[in-house]
Amino acid sequence: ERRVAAFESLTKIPELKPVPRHRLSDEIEKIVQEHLKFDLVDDFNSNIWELLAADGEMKVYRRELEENGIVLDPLKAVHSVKGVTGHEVCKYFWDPAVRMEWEGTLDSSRMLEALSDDTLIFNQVHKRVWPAAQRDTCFWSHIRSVSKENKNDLDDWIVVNYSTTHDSAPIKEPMIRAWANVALICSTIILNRDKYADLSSVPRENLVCKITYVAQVNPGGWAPANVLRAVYKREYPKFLKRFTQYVMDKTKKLPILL
Ligand code: 16C
Repeated sequence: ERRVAAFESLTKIPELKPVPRHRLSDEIEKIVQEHLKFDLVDDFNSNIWELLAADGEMKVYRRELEENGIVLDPLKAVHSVKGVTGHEVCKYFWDPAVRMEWEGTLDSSRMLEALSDDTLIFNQVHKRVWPAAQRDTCFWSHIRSVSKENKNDLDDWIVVNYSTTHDSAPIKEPMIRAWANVALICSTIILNRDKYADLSSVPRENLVCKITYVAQVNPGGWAPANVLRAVYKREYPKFLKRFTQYVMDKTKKLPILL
């Protein structure tokens, strides 16, 4: 049963503790620190970002950027979701067992290697968008908690998906390899925090998860700019709505993952 399998897999993900070093440790550290430093800067009033879509608390922004005729538009979105923690949102984003339940842009997702308890490598094939060639991606996916200065606050959580190469994922023409640098950063606010001595007794209605999602994608080869921008405009808001709703539905009856 898929539902049961998904939940069990989440309970099996070990809680974050220092993991042994591996061949990508240094790169991961650098990329994660860059995301933590730049993504949370509130620069929406600076004329850098253009609002692409808005729906309730969700706002999706992009910056038009082209290099040699290839669309590289950086994307940044913020959302605020009630009833879930950042830990929960990040775990469901990271967990391969549930990916196909919320990801609507994939034909397939294959885990190639577990580098450590917090880092996996994937090869994913995206749905083909006419008239462009089909794209795949190969990326490491890393999850971690980031402790706050104030010990009464819940940790922030981050997942980074960053393109890499892997011997088990050679590029197979006519497939084109797209390049991605994606981060999901979550911060949890607890309303009426002082009413609850024990954090695990906080009701879900008192939780607010602030989400920042950034994506830099290079389609890896020619794709018509107007089609690409139309796909992004449709797919990123759809993903954010669908994925956050998925996490709310999945966690509703479960104990809070702090
Ligand atoms: O972050 C998301 N998902 C993560 C887990 O899967 C992971 C995914 C990274 C996405 C990398 C995008 C690679 C796109 C390839 C370029 C497409 C060229 C198409 C040519 C068009 C003329 O971090 C959620 C990502 C959700 C939004 C992705 C938007 C990209 C659309 C991909 C094309 C599929 C369209 C499907 C139409 C139904």
